[in-house]
Amino acid sequence: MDLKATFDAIDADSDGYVTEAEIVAHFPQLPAEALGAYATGLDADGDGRYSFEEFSRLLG
Ligand SMILES: [Ca+2]
Ligand SMILES: [Ca+2]
Repeated sequence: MDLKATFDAIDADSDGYVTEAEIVAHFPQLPAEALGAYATGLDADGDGRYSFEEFSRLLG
């Protein structure tokens, strides 16, 4: 699977960052607890959104 293509698919507004809201919209079946677990420590620069680099760590 092409990780960048997945990232772009989740990045609904194509601003180059994935937010939790965009993740929830893309994976409506994903439990909030699972998202919280993923998000813990993932947002390396603490700006409240995930760059492709941060996202790569999530799925890579
Ligand atoms: Ca976005
Ligand atoms: Ca970030």
